Amino acid sequence: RPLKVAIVGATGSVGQELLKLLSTRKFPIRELILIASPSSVGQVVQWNNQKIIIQALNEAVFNNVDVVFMSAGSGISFRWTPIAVASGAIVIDNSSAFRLDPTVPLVVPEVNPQAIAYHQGILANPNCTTILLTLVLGPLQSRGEINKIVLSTYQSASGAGTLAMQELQSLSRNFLDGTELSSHVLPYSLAFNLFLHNSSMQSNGYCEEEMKMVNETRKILSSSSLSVSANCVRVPILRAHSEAVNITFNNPMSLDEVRAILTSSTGIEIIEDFDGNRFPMPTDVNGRDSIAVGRLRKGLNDDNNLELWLCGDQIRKGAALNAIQIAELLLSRDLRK
Ligand code: 11C
Repeated sequence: RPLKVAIVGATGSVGQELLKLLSTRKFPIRELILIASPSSVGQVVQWNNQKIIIQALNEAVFNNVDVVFMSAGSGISFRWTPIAVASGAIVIDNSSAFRLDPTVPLVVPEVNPQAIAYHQGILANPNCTTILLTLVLGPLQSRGEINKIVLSTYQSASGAGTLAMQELQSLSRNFLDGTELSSHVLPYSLAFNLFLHNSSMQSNGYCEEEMKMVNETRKILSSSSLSVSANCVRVPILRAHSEAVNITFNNPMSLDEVRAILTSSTGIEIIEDFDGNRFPMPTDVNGRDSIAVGRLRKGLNDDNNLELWLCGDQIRKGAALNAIQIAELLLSRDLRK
C-alpha cells in the first residue's frame, strides 16, 4: 500500500528536488510530512494539489512514517536517524553521517544494488561527486580490475546549498556592477573566481570532500585497496558538477570496448564530437537525470590508462534522484523491515 513519507530538510535545494521528483516519478505516497528548521515551520508548501504545512523536528513527527529522506546535514542525521529508525521508519540519509558505517549500505542503484540487502533501517546516499564518478566506474569495473583513479572536480555552488547558489548569483551581479564582493555563505566570492573545495582540511593535506571521494568510492565498488586521488575545486557554476577522471586498469583496454560499455549503461549519455571539440558541459545536464560523459581517450603512454570527462546535475543524480532510486529499489525488492 502507498507509504507515509517524510522529508527532513524539505526547504533546502535537495529537499525541493525530492518534492519535485516524488511527484514526477509517481512515488507511491499516501501522506507526505515536510520537516524543516524553525525558521520555516508553519510555511505552506503546495505539492500535488495539496497544501502541506512545514513541521518542526520532534519524535512524534516520525509516527507511522515508512520512509524518511534525511537531508539536513550530518548533525541532524546523527541525532534524528536513530530516533526515526526506532519508530519503525527506514531512513535514506543524504548526509555523510553513516556512509562509512559497515552496517549501513552506501548505494548507487545502478552500481551496487545488491548492497541494500543488508540494511538495518538506514541506507546512505553517497556524496554527489562520488555518485557521478561511480556511475561511470561501476560498469567499467565489469571489463577488468581498476587499480587507480586520479581526478579533479569542478563543483557547482549547489553542493554548498541554496544560499550558496543565491550568493553566486548576487555576487556575480555585484562583480559586473563593480560593487561589493564580500561573501557570507562560501568562504570567498565565487563570482568569476574559483577556489579549492570549502570542506575542512585534514592532517594529510587533503580536504574532507577529497577524502569522502576516496573512502566512499572504495566502499561502493567493494575495492578497499583501490588507489583514489582527488583534487576538488569549487567553480562558478550553479548546479552541475564536472570531473576530469584518469583511470588505470590492470589490463589493456580498447576505447571501442569502453564506449560500448558506457553507451549501454543506465543513466549515462555520451556527448562526444572530437572534430567539433564539443564535449559535456554543465548546461547539457542541468535538471536532467542522466549524467554526460565524453572525451574518452587513452593515456598517451599507457594502454591500461583511460581519460574521460563527465558532468552531472549535483542536486538531481548527485543527491535527490539517487535517494529516491534507493527507495524505489527497496520497494521493488520488498526489503522494508
Ligand atoms: C559539495 N559534494 O559539492 C559537496 C556537497 O557529503 O553530501 C555534499 C556533501 C556531502 O560541496
